[in-house]
Amino acid sequence: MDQLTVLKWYRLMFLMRRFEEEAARAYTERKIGGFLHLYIGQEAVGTGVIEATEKDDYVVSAYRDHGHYLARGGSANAGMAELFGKATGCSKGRGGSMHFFDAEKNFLGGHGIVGAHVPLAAGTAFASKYRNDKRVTVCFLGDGAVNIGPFHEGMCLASTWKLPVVYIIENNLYSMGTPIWRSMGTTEASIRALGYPMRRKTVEGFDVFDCHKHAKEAIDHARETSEPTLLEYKTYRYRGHSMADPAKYRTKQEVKDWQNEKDPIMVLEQHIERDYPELKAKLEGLRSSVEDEVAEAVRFAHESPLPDPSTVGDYTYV
Ligand SMILES: Cc1ncc(C[n+]2csc(CCOP(=O)(O)OP(=O)(O)O)c2C)c(N)n1
Ligand SMILES: [Mg+2]
Repeated sequence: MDQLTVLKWYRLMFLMRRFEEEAARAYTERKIGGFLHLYIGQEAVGTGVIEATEKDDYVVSAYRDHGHYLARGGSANAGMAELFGKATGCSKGRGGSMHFFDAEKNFLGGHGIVGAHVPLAAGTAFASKYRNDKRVTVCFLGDGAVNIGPFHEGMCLASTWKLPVVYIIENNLYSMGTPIWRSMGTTEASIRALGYPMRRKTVEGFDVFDCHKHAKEAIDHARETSEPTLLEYKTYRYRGHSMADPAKYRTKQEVKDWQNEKDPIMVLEQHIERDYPELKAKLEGLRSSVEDEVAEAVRFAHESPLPDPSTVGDYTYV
């Protein structure tokens, strides 16, 4: 990997993390309302996967979407303002945490209903195939989503019509408080693809280089052959399901063990130490520029106006 890319990925992963740590703080200060689901711990997946897409490709996410939005090139200012419910937010303050959108970046949400976006991604992939525009759709979902009807509708459409879509399961081992082994009898969510004529793979989601390699392979394959893949990354979230979750279903030690052994930012730092020692001196400067960017985003969100009540009917189908 070239050095600029390594630095870009490091900066992005650090931005995802610091953006959300500051969002969590703002939430406890009651500057953010509604739900707030944090992506912290899963940064290598969003970075590696989205960095393997082209600008024209579509990216569709579920409600744990802040990291995906930032990886897609969404601005920290517009993201933070969205969390604060401000008119300058990426969804004009109407969506909040679960509904980040950026049409210009082909970032098509941010969806709160578990699994409901899976057939939507089949829809954009169908459009691409119909137009023969060579775009690929990448759709993120949680391990919990594989047990719900629309997931199977999406797999059925994608495999039957051979659609250029890569479904990314971020298997963080829990759906809210339910561990995957309890709902599936296995920890491998991608076995759900066995009922469909499609490719599937389960890989580790802690090393951004590996994450990128597997995603690139699946995305290239979709672009060349118009065939779908179900690609599962094993990952882990450090925070509760949402800010409202005290996470009593797991021990503090379990979380610490993942952080100590597989933290994606730490893993990347170890990589840099080993393979790119000349870059080490640049990391401090990157971290400090991220601190400035996040502080500016919080200031921007705080000072931005709320949506004008007279516009309440805008962007609404009636
Ligand atoms: C159809 C539907 N059922 C239930 C919920 C409530 N709910 C929100 S998140 C969630 C768990 C999903 O877990 P997973 O897919 O593993 O994603 P993660 O939160 O781990 O990223 C549930 C049950 C919902 N939003 N939609
Ligand atoms: Mg999960």
